[in-house]
Amino acid sequence: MSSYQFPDDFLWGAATAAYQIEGAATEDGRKPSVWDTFSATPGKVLNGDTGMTACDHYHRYESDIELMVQLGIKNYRFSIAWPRIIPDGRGQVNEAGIDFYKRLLDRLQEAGITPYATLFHWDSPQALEDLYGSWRSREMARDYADYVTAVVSRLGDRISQWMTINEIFCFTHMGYSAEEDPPHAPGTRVKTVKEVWQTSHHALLAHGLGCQAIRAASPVPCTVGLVDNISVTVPLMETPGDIEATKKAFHTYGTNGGVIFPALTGNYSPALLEKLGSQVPDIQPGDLETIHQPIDWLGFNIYSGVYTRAADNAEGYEFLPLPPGYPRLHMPWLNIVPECLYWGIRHVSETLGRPDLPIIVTENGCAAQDRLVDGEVMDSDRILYLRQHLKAAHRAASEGYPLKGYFVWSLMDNFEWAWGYDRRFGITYIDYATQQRIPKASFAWYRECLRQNRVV
Ligand code: PNW
Repeated sequence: MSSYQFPDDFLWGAATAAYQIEGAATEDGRKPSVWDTFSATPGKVLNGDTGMTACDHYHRYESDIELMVQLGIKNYRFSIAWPRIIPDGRGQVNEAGIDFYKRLLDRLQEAGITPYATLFHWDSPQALEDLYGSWRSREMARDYADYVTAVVSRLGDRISQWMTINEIFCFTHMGYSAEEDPPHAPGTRVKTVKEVWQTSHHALLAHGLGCQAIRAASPVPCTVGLVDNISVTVPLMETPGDIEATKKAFHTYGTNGGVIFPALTGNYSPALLEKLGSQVPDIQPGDLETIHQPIDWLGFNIYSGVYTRAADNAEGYEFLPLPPGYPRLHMPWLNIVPECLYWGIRHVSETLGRPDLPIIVTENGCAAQDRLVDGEVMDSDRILYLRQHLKAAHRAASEGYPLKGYFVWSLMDNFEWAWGYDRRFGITYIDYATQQRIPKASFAWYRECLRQNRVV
């Protein structure tokens, strides 16, 4: 009788990232990241918000773990802040920074929650930006690998699920391209498309060297995943023609050809190389081998998709612009296209020659215009969004695609990058004036889903 039931070993979790929740930006030896500098620059972040205090998680991690226990999750994805661990980006390790994560991990273990750690979620040390332009330089990949070794050799007895880098395409293109609005830190507008792709090429190298560093430094058997925000093409109709068109489009659209293709196949997608032409980044001998490291699973951050259909043109497909009034949540790009979760998983699984590679949805969720009324946040819009996406995820699992888990973004409202605290993605409401945590209606709904192991 049960409907939308997930397999018994399905992983339910929630996700966060260091700069978005920790605060304590100058404590215990931490030095600035590019986001500290960027958000301190007038006009860069909405309302002048910064991550100086954020959710004050650095001091409230124990009660935040209580919140996770209340929610019932057994898996927690968070990120480790490079500028806490190696404040100057390279060189001296700050043991006080390591100690914070030891405290966090010990408490998680007591609570029976498995940690999934992202080693880099966009907070590049400002010192390396000043020294050589951070991701514009190949040196960044080497320094990243040294940082990874420092972390994994010290925390590897407490964590065995690692993710190298969050959303390579997103942070490099939003951080360096003149076409992105609003820009992300460091906000350097490079002159050519090639220079933008060069930064993401360096991040891919960092991913590859990072994989090697994790495996070399880990004192216990561990798994390594790459987290990518794949760009999902969704067939307008589920006909063979439209499905074929979405597959073709998937090779070049957005991030795909430039991140998961090289990471999983050892080559940028041929269609992307052709599209970039003279703007292909410089690729040195051996780079593609370095980037193409064995990984144990793929993490997908999926929020939306683009409707696609077969067309009588040179490409064989066309993307469909959405009409005004199309349902959207509280970000300009948050169009509600729930099938993206199913098609993202299916396309990757069928396109990259790795049909069995486990997939975990490492982020899915939405910003909504939450209102606290009589002590409650009735976010039925978020429940609608999450329910539809989980049903699509369930479809992928039930058709045999290797979907192993789902992490909601996010455990709590937090610093939403260039949008500051104005955009709320949490299933827990944060009253920033008091730092009070107030579980929203979606929190209770999600708790019921994982309690019953199905979409409720
Ligand atoms: C992700 N888009 O970023 C990040 O991993 C999170 O840190 C962030 O808070 C979350 O999604 C919500 O934005 C994205 O333009 C940034 O489609 C931009 C896009 C998608 C994801």
